[in-house]
Amino acid sequence: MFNLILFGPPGSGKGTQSTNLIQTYGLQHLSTGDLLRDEISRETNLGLEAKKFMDAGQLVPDAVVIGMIGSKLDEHPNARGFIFDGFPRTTAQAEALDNLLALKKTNISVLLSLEVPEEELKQRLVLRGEVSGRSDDNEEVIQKRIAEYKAKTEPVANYYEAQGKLERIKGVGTVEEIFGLLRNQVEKFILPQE
Ligand code: B4P
Repeated sequence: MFNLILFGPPGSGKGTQSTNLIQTYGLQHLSTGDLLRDEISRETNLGLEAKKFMDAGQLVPDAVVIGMIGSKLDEHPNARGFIFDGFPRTTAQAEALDNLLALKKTNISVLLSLEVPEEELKQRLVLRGEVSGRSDDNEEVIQKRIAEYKAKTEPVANYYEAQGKLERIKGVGTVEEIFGLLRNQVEKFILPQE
């Protein structure tokens, strides 16, 4: 199995690039942001709870997110591999993911980290906020999300660097240019699906 973590700050293009990668390599997409927004739109208890954290620019508690990922992994026992998009976002989530994958006799192959300067992130998210209707895409919340990323999520890159699995990717340029850089890394492990 090929298991990829697509990593980076809010607005770095994880969701955008995941779409391309899934189509090209036939991987299963697991985006905790999408899963949480789905819970919110269905007004489940989990969604209502998560919305409070997301609208404040904070991370949703680890236990909630880890539980969600565990059940999603079980839904796809025959997947060629997974793209983890926006997960793990804390070291506790990374440890939990390693344990879940070990139970399935597999592990993370590589973490690709999209590197984008802060000013560019803010511009992209403000722009997205104008069309997305996402309540967390406004300037005040964006600033908090970036601060939360620096404090709690950046250490996840060090966690996988210690395992020799971190690759830094320049995340500025056209979507196609960045996809090309990601492909070069992915194809060290797997080829496009026929
Ligand atoms: P996410 O849904 O993961 O979203 P994101 O960080 O905002 O964005 P992403 O990096 O995917 O950017 P995108 O491609 O869309 O998280 C939302 C919230 O959910 C978090 O703040 C947190 O509260 C909660 N959450 C999620 N996972 C969690 C977890 N594991 N633990 C705890 N809490 C969790 O790109 C952004 C914009 O840039 C788009 O408009 C796109 O069109 C544009 N763009 C992309 N590539 C570009 C390029 N090359 N050039 C110019 N613009 C580009």
